[in-house]
Amino acid sequence: MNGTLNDLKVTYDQQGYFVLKDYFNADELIQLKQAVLLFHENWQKDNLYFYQREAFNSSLITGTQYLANTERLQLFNFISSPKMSQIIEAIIPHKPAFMNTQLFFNPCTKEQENFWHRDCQYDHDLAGQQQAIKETQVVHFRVPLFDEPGMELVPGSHTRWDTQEELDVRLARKRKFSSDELSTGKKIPLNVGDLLVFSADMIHRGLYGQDRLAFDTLVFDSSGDFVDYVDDDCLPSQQMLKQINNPTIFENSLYLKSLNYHEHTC
Ligand SMILES: O=C(O)CCC(=O)C(=O)O
Repeated sequence: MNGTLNDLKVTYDQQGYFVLKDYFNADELIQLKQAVLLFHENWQKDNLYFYQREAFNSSLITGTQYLANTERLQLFNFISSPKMSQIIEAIIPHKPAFMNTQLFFNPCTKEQENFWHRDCQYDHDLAGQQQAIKETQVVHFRVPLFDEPGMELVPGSHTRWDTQEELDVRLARKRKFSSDELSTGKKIPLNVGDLLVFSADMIHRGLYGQDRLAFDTLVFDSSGDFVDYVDDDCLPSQQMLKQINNPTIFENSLYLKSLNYHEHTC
């Protein structure tokens, strides 16, 4: 890794993203890849119509619906491996908490277009989005399992509002489409072994093509109001926690959930 962990935090805070090229070796990805491929196969069978019509991602990969505990444990141990943990803790120093996992793949239909967005736009109106980018943000840790075109990001947009061009394209208004080119976009091709870290609230889009299958772990600072997005079924059981090398990010989510539970019941 070039530079210190502190440099990475500075880059992330300024740009909203960074890539670590060749960060993982093949051995470190074997179990992750096996578990993800099995999930993807089971998920596709169960969601055939949705997959064939429009899907480009799935989520809840660590849940119990499509994987047995053996594979779930492999995923938990990858997510909390020393290499992942040191980056997660560098970027989110205050009690990082596990939110969810997602898989990004190519849509079945070649004509299906990608689209610029901020993740917060699905929960907030424009005023709410302007507020959201001033507050603590969810961070994606993306691990591509095959070489892929990667992502296109607007550097610095995690803390600033859209230009007129960006807003018109992102909202697909004034004769623009959300898949139009943006003059401020930066393409980030990814290869197996890379780790891409980016803010969920920056302006971004996936780039479809090659054999894209990327595993994203979403993590948030415990001070952020995101615990309602954590699905109980995607967290390790007490028994599994004992078999995870460094369970802190899962324990942080379980702790937040327990506070939430008491708030709602007391
Ligand atoms: O890779 C993609 O298709 C889009 C990724 C994305 O929008 C996200 O991770 O929030």
